[in-house]
Amino acid sequence: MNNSRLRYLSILLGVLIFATSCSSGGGSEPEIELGAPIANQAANVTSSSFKASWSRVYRADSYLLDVSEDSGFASSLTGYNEKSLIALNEEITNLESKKVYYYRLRAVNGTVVSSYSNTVEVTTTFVPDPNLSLKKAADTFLVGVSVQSGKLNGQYDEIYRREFSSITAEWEMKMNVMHPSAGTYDFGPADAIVKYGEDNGINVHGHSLIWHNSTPDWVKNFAGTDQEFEDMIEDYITTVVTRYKGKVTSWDVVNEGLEDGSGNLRNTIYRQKMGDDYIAKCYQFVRAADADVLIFYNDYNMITDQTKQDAVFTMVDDFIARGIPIDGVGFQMHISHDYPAKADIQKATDRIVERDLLVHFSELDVRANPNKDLTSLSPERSLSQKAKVKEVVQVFNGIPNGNKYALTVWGLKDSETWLLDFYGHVDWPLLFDGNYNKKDAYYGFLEGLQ
Ligand code: 9MR
Repeated sequence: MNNSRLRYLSILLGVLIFATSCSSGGGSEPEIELGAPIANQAANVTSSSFKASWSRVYRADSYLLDVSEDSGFASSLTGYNEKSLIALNEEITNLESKKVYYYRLRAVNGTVVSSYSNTVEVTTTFVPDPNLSLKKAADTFLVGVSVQSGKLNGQYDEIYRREFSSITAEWEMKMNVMHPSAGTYDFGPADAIVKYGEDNGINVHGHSLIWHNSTPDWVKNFAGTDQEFEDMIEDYITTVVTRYKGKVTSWDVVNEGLEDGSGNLRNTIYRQKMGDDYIAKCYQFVRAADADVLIFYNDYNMITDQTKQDAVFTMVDDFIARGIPIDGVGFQMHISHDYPAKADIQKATDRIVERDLLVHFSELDVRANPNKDLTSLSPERSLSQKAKVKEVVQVFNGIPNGNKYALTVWGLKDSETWLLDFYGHVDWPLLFDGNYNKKDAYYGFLEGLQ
């Protein structure tokens, strides 16, 4: 193709384009179709600010942002009534804590304005009063922590007294420690824990009289008859419960008595020697020794393992029908930042309340690193953990007051959680970090009470 033919063709093309544009606008400015922006969920939400952001709209040269306390946008925040912006985000500041705000946008090109985006709702976080503590904030139930007799001093002591209204021995009130061999008792550590509670006006929850994992060898290898075994267990329960009568408010009498998955009675030495009704027998021994102490059935995985949950409530109903003493159910609550769902925690909890029993969330820890993908606690994961703690506390706090017993955290500091040994990798499941600092999860607990 030679040059003149090329020039001819390009002129023809120009004429065609001109003709097309004139025919659509009839000689006036072309109409612009502007789509509505899509408003994103707010980011970086603090007690006084958040970041609003939205999608770019084709051909928009600016955006109009409205921020309001009212979902109908009857009025807007000062400066945020159709605030014109070129950027695709805006930091909204000077807000009040724990308050709901709404925002929406329109796109603009010259005089053309799009329809509204979706409306985004955002709640600023709340700022706790620096004098608040877990136990002050939770004024309708006990806030517990598991403790060790050698760590009732220094900063442990300070935090226990400031934050908690209940304690549970993490291992020193179990049979292998209190009754290490036939005929011998060692009440040293248990006494120290109970005395600490008494001295400081802190409730003591007893944990746990019978547990297959803390059964001393001499009991596992018991040589006598079945009746002698049962007498020995009755004697042990009576001795311990009587010793702490009036000092220990409640006991996990049999811990983890049912199997995962099947919900069958765990085939422990106690079952083998005392029969299928051994749990009821133990409860009766406790009641005979102390008419007032609260008797709890305590187990794990009761939110997520439906079969086990059903089996526990079948057992509880049977006890109630037969007049076997039972005052409450403990969900251990060894959970993760993203599991189980709040609705499932609620449903399982409702089953305790429906039977008018006391509820104990007895061993709360919230794994932040269940999939081992972190080497340090990231800000995002920390907030996810905080959100789960908040949900747990919201469910607990929503229980009728008469059915609330305690919400107990299983350990004080991340660096001392049993989970480190158990799973063999790093995690941060508690409310305080290794240096006794309050974590986001701590504030999640407080927020759950708002
Ligand atoms: O956290 C406890 C750990 O320090 C002890 O070594 C262990 C054995 O006594 O018990 C752990 O606590 C368990 C609790 O008593 C019952 N539910 C499961 C807990 C974690 O294993």
